[in-house]
Amino acid sequence: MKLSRELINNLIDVTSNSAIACFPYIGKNEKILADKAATDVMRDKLNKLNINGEIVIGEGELDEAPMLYIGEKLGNEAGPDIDIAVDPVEGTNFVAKNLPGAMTVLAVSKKGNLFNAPETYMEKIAAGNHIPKDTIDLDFSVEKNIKNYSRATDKKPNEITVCILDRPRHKKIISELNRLNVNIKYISDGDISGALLVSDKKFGVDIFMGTGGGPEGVIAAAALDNLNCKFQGRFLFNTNENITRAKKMGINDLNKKYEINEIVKGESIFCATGITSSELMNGVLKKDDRFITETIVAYNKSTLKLVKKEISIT
Ligand code: VTB
Repeated sequence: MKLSRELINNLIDVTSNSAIACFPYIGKNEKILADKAATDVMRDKLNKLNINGEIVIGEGELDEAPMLYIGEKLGNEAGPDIDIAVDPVEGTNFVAKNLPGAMTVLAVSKKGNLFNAPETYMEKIAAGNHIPKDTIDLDFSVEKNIKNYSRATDKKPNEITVCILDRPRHKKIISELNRLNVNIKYISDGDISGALLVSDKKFGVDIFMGTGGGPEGVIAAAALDNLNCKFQGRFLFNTNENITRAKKMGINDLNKKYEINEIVKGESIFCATGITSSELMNGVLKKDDRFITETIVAYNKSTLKLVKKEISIT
């Protein structure tokens, strides 16, 4: 079975409508309402598709979240068996404050091919498709990664830009990058977008590194795999609760470094619609009787596509 063109178009429709559902909440300081609006629409739209889908990455587990929980079945069962990873609002702070970078995201694969990520942190490293395999690695020091990248690309450290979440936990990495004279692009949230910035030279980011959400790591890996980029991730289990949950999910080696093809196997589709604008795409725009959306789509080992859509206001 191939993931069909029809499915891709339907998924673009799903994320576009979810992003539109957030539109009334942009800049309204209502994170929870924005998330609920996007989630409700996403769920409703996915349920109408000809798929036999199951959420493997969602808004938590059944007891924590009423919607799009891990294990929830979606679709009318008249289609392929697929795994679905969703992040109805990546960057709820951005929507709340009307800041750039909020988007509604999903990734799908055939059943069993997307890693069921626990709700823990993940150490991540990503780079573009222009460097040889083994240039960067989670097990290398910051210095070794930069030196290797510098050698592979013929760029001096001061011509290299690393994107990283601005968090106190990254103090050591950041001081190393400063010592090496590497440029830093700090992001306040939204590390799926951060990781995606390595996919095209026009975004000016060479390497993405640091620790962010595990579920976001899996979704980013699906996109980067389709774009032939490099990605590795390692979950961090730092509470007893996390460890118990990991074991329940079948993860025995808690320190395992995952290669991109262990996180996403075979074919997948990634799509993300802008709620507010970013380097990747424009946010939802209201014009007369229509909404205009922009969605980035990655599938079939190709480049990132930008799809514009006009949806009538009903
Ligand atoms: C990231 C980012 C999210 O959480 O995963 C980050 O992609 C990690 O968590 O947009 P901390 O905020 O605890 O560092 C977000 O920023 C918010 O979910």
